[in-house]
Amino acid sequence: MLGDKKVVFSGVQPSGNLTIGNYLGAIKNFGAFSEEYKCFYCVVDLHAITVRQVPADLRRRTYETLALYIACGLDPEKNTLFVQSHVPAHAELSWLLNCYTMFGELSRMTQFKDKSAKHADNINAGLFTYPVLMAADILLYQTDLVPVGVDQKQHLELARDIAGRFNQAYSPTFVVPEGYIAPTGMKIMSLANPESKMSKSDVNQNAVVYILDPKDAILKKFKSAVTDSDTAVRYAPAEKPGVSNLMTIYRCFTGKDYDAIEKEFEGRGYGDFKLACGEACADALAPVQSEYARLMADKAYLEEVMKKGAEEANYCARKTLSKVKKKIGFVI
Ligand code: ATP
Ligand code: LTN
Repeated sequence: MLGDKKVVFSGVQPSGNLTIGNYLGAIKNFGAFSEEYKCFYCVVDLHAITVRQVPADLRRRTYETLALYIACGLDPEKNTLFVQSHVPAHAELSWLLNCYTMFGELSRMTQFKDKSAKHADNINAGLFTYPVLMAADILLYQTDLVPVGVDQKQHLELARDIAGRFNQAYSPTFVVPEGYIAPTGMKIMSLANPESKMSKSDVNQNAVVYILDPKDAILKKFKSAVTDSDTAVRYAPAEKPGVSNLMTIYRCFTGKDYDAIEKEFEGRGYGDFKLACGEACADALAPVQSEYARLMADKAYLEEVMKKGAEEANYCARKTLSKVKKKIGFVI
């Protein structure tokens, strides 16, 4: 709780161009909490360097991610929008929590296993302790609710375990956070390989629809999406993963349910359906794109937002951090 409000925290890495997976699974849902909760939305640049980043790209993407937060409807007056590295308490608490996290726990994280397979030449310690930094992000703000895509569920469970363990060892210090997995977005899969997550770091550009893709690129990507040799638009994730994924995307952008979608495309081929998906996606993203362009032309404004956000975040984070240090027994 902060004042009389419960707290929401979430983060997105500035590690690539944001996808409709990031949008539907995460950012689009963030705005709904702004009235009822005290919300912190962070650009997690410390997390991004667990894989190698080109410095100029990282810097640009940090602005871009912040601009997208705002363009997707997060009003900086109603939400605290900030950059993780502007609040030193994140790195500091992360070290402390490392000492309350077990090697075995981190070894079980599926994201670590996936990413170390993908970046076999750079399996650094940061990649391994990534979830501890994420726990620090969340716990610093006494967060009640964490909206994330389903892929982050395991990390969230770990954050809860770490909080519980620390509270048990000393006395109640951290709120044990709950996850909020968006009922609509869930997990958006790659258009080229519907068995794997749509991910902004995918090398296959056709597999991923970016929030900032122009309409013709969006239509083209949906047109080339992998489906199956059947012709029916029917929701059956195990049997028809490609079509089901497209149906989820279509559902998210139009608000229609699976039954209605099946009826709408009964007797029509995949071609029509894919075109409708592309149109719905492009139409929904158009206002986000124009607002984004306006914001990116005003760096000074974005810097003002970052600065104000960092001040607010620093204030809350320091409070928790000093509480933690006292409990551990540091001289402060
Ligand atoms: P990377 O490819 O660099 O690992 P990512 O695309 O997974 O990145 P993150 O910045 O790690 O993106 O995630 C930001 C948020 O978007 C998280 O809440 C995550 O759960 C959500 N998210 C990412 N990809 C998807 C997806 N395909 N479907 C639903 N939600 C997603
Ligand atoms: N690991 C998250 C990004 C993230 C995050 C957080 C999400 C970092 N810190 C705190 C929620 C709360 C991801 O989406 N890959």
